[in-house]
Parts: sequence; structure tokens; C-alpha cells
Amino acid sequence: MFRFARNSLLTLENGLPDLELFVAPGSCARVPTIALEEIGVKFDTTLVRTAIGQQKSAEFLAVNPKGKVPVLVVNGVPLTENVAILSWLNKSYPDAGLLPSVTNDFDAAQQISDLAFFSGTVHPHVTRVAMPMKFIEDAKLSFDIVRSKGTSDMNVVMGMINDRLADRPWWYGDDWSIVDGYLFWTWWRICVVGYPQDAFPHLKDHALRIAQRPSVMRALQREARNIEILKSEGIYKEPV
Ligand SMILES: N[C@@H](CCC(=O)N[C@@H](CS)C(=O)NCC(=O)O)C(=O)O
Repeated sequence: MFRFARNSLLTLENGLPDLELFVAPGSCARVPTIALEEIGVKFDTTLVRTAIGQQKSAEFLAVNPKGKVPVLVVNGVPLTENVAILSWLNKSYPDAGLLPSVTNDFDAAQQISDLAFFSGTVHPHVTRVAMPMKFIEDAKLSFDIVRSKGTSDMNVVMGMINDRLADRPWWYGDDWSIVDGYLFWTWWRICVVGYPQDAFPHLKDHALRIAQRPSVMRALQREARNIEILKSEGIYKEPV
């Protein structure tokens, strides 16, 4: 299933790179999918069947020993971690406006800080809210303890983000960025398992706004096609 030609040139100077994104529907791989759709570059997605543990297969571990999606394979060489993938895409395709253009290293570091906030703070809360059984196998305990504490921690960060969006449509103001794409995925991932939304009206509006974006629509269509594949194989699991 996975085939790689390694050790290729990583510069973009020799023409368009070959881009392959390893994804799983509903996962944080949605964020680089949106980024690539926003750029408009040609890329392929490879479906990793996390429902049957394919991310721990020898084949996939050869691509990403961490056993996680997303992985962006650029001319045969894997790049992992959303912060790195999104930063690389932003630098490689500056015209796409994935992040506002900056003129000094400090402002660039602020953008890394924003991406790292979603990757390192918000995402771990998402995992506790959305997949509590990863932490405690007993269903009742996992919901009562892990999801419940994850939800109260999440309320704090979502409250902060809701306040930030009170006077602006997007994370950075008037201009959309991939940080909005990251927020969209985290918000969707918790809401789909019943996270209470009423205290966060600006987040609800943000989700409606971003769902109108063509790149986001195309990314969701890609996910929908992969969900159909999983359904046809009888291994699709609805988020609960
Ligand atoms: N820090 C990583 C996190 C990646 C991650 O946790 N991916 C999840 C999906 S959202 C995954 O592959 N989970 C499969 C597993 O842990 O077995 C990143 O930001 O790229």
C-alpha cells in the first residue's frame, strides 16, 4: 500500500514537488489538507485506517515511527508534526497566505507560538474530550473522569479563543489563516461528540464562516470520499 522513493531533492527549485499526505478522516490531518487545498497545489492523500490500527503497521511506522497522521511526504521524504508541516507549507508557498506575512523573526516566532498552542495545548484537550477511552478503557470511568476533566480544561481555552474572536472574523483579524483551519478542526472534533457550545457564540459563528471557504469544502469532500472507502470496507466508526 505504501510506496516511497526516498532521498529525493527537497528544494522546490527543480519544479513541482511530489506531495503525498497521509490522512485519516476526522483527524488533525484535516488541517494540512485544508492548507494544501488553499495553496491549490496538486497532492495525493493516502488513507490510513486508524480504526484497524494501520498507523501501527510496520509499513506505516517506516514512514512515521510515531505512528500518527498527518505525514506530508515531500519528494519521498516524510515530514511529521502539524506545526512543522504548516510552517514548511507557509514558507514554500508564500502567495497562498497560510499565515500573515512577517518582516522579523519575532513575529514569525509568534506564529509558531499560535500553531504550537493548537498542537501542544488544545489538541491534548481534544484527545481527552473526544477519545477518553485512550486513557481509561472502562467506558463509564473514561467518560466520568477523563472527558469530564478534559471538558473543563477545554472550557478555559475555548473561552479565551471565543473572547479573541469577539471583534474579528478570523484569528489574525480580517485575514483568514491556517490557524483558523486548526481552530476549525479542534472545534468540530469536540462538538461532534457533544461538547456544549452555547457559551461560545463566536466560535459557532467562526465554524459557520469557515465552512463556506472553498478550500475547506474541498478538504471535507476528500474526507467524505475516504469515509466512503472505510464504509465499503465495513470499518468506519462514527465519532462518539
Ligand atoms: N503532534 C502531532 C499529533 C498527531 C496526532 O495525534 N494524530 C492523531 C490523529 S488526530 C493520530 O494519528 N492518532 C493515532 C494514534 O495515536 O494511534 C501533530 O500535531 O501532527
